[in-house]
Amino acid sequence: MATALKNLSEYSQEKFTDISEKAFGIVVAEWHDDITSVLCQGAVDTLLKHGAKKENIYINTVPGSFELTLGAQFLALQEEIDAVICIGVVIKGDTKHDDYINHAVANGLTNVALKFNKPVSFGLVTTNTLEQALDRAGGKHGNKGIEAAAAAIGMLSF
Ligand code: DLZ
Repeated sequence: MATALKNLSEYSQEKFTDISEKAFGIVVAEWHDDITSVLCQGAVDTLLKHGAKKENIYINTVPGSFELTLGAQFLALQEEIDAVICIGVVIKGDTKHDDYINHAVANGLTNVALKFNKPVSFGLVTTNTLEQALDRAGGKHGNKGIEAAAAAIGMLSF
């Protein structure tokens, strides 16, 4: 639990659910795949570390981050999938493509989560530079894939 919430722990269960029988779908964008693969590995390692079984982790790729939403929906509508983790990297360029993609994905994934009543986590790294993205894929700012997997586990424990 986040540090600031620890003082409220008397009100909460503070217990992660057993995920050994839970199934996870991971959707990974192929754009910047040298980085998304590291984020995906972080997510997989986190699920395994918390007790998920390798055979219950389903990894699918989509061409780019814009397609994460439909990929998430394809997985979420499968009854056996308990949570979906979405991974992508969008780096700012000369145009406003990043803005359009990022907002579409944020809104799209929110809609999928609410429509299917399942955790859908947002492992989208949105940065101004390649270096900032690398910093968030096993660099000085951690690995956002780990955080996305942790969020999915956290929501399954709600
Ligand atoms: C077109 C595009 C651009 C310019 N940049 C990125 C990016 O930084 N990260 C990413 O994941 N995808 C990018 N794409 C591809 C779009 O997400 C999408 O795949 C295409 O527009 C086709 O729908």
